[in-house]
Amino acid sequence: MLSRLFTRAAWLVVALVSAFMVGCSKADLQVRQSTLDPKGPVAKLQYDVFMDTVWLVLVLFVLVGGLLVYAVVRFRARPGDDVKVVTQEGHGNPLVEIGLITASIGALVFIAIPTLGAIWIDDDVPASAVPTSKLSAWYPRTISGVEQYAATLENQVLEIDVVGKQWWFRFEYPQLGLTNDAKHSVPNEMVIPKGVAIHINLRAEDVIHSFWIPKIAGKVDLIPGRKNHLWIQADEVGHYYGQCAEFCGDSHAYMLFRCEVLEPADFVKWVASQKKEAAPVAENTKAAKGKELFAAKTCVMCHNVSGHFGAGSFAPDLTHVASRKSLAGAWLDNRDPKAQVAIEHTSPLGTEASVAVDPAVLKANLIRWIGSSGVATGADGKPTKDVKPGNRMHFYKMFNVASLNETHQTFTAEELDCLAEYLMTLK
Ligand code: HEC
Ligand SMILES: [Cu+2]
Repeated sequence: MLSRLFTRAAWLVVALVSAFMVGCSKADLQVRQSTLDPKGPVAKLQYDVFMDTVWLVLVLFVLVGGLLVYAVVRFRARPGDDVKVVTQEGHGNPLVEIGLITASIGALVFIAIPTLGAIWIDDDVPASAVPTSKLSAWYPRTISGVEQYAATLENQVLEIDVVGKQWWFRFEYPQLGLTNDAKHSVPNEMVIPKGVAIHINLRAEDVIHSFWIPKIAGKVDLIPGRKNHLWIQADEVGHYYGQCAEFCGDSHAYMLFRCEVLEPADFVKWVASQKKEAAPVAENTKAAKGKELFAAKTCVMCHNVSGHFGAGSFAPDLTHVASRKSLAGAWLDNRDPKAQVAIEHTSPLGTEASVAVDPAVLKANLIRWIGSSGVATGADGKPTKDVKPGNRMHFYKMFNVASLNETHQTFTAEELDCLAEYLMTLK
């Protein structure tokens, strides 16, 4: 009877363990936000500390668990034993006690050394982050208009200011002139060159957020009124997934960002493209109508479009919105979903960089985002639902200001179409 119970329990354990083991393939460790698939020195360092701890704890687990199982089996009550008699407990062998204390201290020291070392290295932005040898590769003089950036950056570490807002990230490159003040900030997608260390300044404009790109580095908090920093480096070109890692309100879970790692030459081209102003819109087109609506529907109050409008600095800069692969805190993906799936099934996810923006998907996302005011009504006659709950674009509806609802938040299908057509010209 008892042995049959044991056999069943053993089978149950085997079944459970195999069920868990199914998840343990190399491909599963490469998922988009995996700290077990480091792609830069900072993430690798953190991974190493983690693994040191895992191995030590595994040894302890086997040792303690093994002794426990041994004691349970070896000293179990047998038929005829007087189970009411409890053996006298007491202090035993001083050698064992002192040994255990020493071993515990040893284990702590074993973990402390790599941990403290890693904290030290993580905090210290390498001074010579841009080796002079790399500078020429980094800023090929053949690309026009680049000389001035190369000159500014000589012997400096590339700095990026990251600003956390409810619920999106803004990236500024002060040395390259890409700042919010200069009307050239970069929302949602941080672009960096491959293979060099980068100094990241972390700031918050409202509440606490946290910066984390699991495969590259993190996580460090962005705290209002406090200057935090970290450094990062990515060693492989790719499209990486970042995430706010500190609860910051309604749409925290939708506060993502992307990190696009480019070859240095492509990075330089990207910088040049970001400095361009929006091109004129052809007259008598839907886009031209959309541009008018952009002013009429108060979008200009919060958004900047360099070359067309220059007022808003509160919300994401839209000058290059159509060139970005994601929208609204990187929550909406503008790339062809089929191409993404195809890549996931053929090669490691790092190569996602090659999946481009799909115009049809981008347009659908723009319409979905702008139309999701909760005041406009959808096809079913019910108020449309917010893509991001409580977001700061559609928050007027909470105050229910009738005049604002009418002018700013109600759109006909045609108006949405024109607005989207206009925004699609902003590459
Ligand atoms: C009250 C200020 C405000 C007004 C007015 C406003 N927006 Fe926004 N908009 C925001 C904020 C804030 C976000 C970021 C929301 C988020 O991601 O959580 C945003 C995001 C967006 C985005 C996504 C940008 C990106 O890169 O992720 C688009 C597109 C956009 N707005 C278009 C419009 C249009 C078109 C109008 C006019 C109909 C408009 N906005 C009016 C504040 C505003
Ligand atoms: Cu958050």
